[in-house]
Amino acid sequence: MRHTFLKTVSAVGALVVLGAGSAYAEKWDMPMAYSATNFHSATGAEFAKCITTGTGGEIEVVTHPSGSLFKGADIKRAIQTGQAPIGERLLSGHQNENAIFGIDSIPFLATSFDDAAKLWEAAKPTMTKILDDQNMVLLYAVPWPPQGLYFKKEVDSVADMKGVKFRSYNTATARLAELSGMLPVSIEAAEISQAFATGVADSMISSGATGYDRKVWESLTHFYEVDAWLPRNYVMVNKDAWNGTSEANRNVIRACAGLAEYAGTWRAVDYTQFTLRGLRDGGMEVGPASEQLTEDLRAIGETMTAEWLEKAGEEGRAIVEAYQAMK
Ligand code: PCA
Repeated sequence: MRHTFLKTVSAVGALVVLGAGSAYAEKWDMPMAYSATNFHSATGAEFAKCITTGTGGEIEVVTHPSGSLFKGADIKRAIQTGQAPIGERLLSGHQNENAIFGIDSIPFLATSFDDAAKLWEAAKPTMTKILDDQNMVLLYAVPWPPQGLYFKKEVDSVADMKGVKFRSYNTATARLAELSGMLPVSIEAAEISQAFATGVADSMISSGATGYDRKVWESLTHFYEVDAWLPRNYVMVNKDAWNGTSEANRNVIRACAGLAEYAGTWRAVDYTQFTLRGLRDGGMEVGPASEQLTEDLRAIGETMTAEWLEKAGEEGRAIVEAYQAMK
């Protein structure tokens, strides 16, 4: 209902613009899933401005953070079907559709920003092709800071995690919960503060950034710097919208995308320590996992890696090998 209404509004807008004589001015709504203050959303807002300026206003990109236009889980479909021309989504959110999308959520495969960049370089051609087959053009991708574990109590081993309600954000996080005896419940980042406050969940794996953005110290007490993986958000554009704009505009968009990937990655690096300090200032205990917990998680990681390789087949194995050759 709401989307039909928005479509009608944009169609009317387009007619008004055409009537006014600037034949090529277009408004591109850009749905994003995370809060406006999050660094991905800040990067997206700069990217939008870059396109609007660079195309001389022929394309005006308007970002809609916090899942306000489409919820995270609906963004890819919205772009694929042309309900929105451009948008951002967590890449591994689609790993139940194709295991390759989960390449950046394999425990302990790439645990630093440098390694995550190499893994992305190895995966990008395959990812571009998969999205192309789905009527989309991959523009840029920016990592989240390393993923650690949040709890409401001290946890020194996987045994301590048994029966805990765990907020998951993709299939890998749900599987991690299962393998460690926890109870996974899927909740979007935009809704976690409430989920923790009401006891729907008491733990999660995520970055310091998301814990900081959602002020989780109001409900949770411990953050363990596990550095399990660095998942990515990516920005995609509908192929018909892409082909429908001029080559000059496509060049501007590509240049803005390159800048956004670079700047967004720096924001992620910068935000890592800043947000961990923020969690501490909020009263949380922040530190490395115990030896036992680290060892237990490594074992779970091995199981998950084997499961992923099995699902992702030859294509997946080839990416992992290309990545390992770069290290
Ligand atoms: N924050 C997102 C995904 C990874 C991250 O660090 C989330 O928790 O939903």
